[in-house]
Amino acid sequence: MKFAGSLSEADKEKSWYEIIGVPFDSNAFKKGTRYGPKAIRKASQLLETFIWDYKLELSDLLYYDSGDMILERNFKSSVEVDTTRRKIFIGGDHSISYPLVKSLFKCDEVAKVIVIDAHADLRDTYKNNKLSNACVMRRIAELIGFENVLQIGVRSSSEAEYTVIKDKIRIYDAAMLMEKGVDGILKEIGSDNEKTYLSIDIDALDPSIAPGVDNPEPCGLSLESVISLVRGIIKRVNVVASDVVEVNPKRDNNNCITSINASRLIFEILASYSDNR
Ligand SMILES: [Mn+2]
Repeated sequence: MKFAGSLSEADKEKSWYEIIGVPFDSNAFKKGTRYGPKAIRKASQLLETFIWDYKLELSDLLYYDSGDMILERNFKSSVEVDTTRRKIFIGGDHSISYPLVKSLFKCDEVAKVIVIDAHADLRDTYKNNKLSNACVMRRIAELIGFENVLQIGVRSSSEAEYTVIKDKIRIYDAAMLMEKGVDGILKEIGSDNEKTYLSIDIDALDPSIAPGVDNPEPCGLSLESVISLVRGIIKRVNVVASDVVEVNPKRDNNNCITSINASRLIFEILASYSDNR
């Protein structure tokens, strides 16, 4: 099953954007995010592809769901990401962002990363695994420079991670988001032409609207806030690729609300890409 509104295989050369599933959970302590791409594609069929806010029919945007990319357990061989089309990757646990960013960074296709996440993910190692999803932003920051990482929505870290955050990482935590509002934060982020990778961990949302995650953190963001953030960031910043990660269908409720909300965010990324082409 392809993501809702995808071009058919016969028409794929016409596409401007590409959706790629990454069914991978080897670096997550709990398992199940490998089923994320399938569940999100299925949930996307439940939503109307006419995006009311834009008065836009999504399938007019010319994007192609090219299926799944299989990653090796320890990312030993480098991942090839072609740069012909702007990408949206569907995870998978959050660790997938590292090889994807690395591949794009190596060919100068990414210089900065913005991450929307409940967690700092800045541990040096977790359960003896340096590639753990709990370490993903640490690995990315070491690769591209701590000053090139921006975190939004964080409300959970260890004490050691906090030391890294407060000294090295630019952050708008969940409380700052409440205080300044999305518009206030977007104004501070400003415009940026540098090539940026936008990573969205679905657990940034409040667990009441995204229960299907391994590590739920209360007092999270509303879907409306994350949609406004995505819209505002893609308007101001040169987002060349993005991902939506950490949906675990095994932990979701019966009406698949986490996958539905992840689909809605992917719709928003597509509409925002198109609005700022
Ligand atoms: Mn997280």
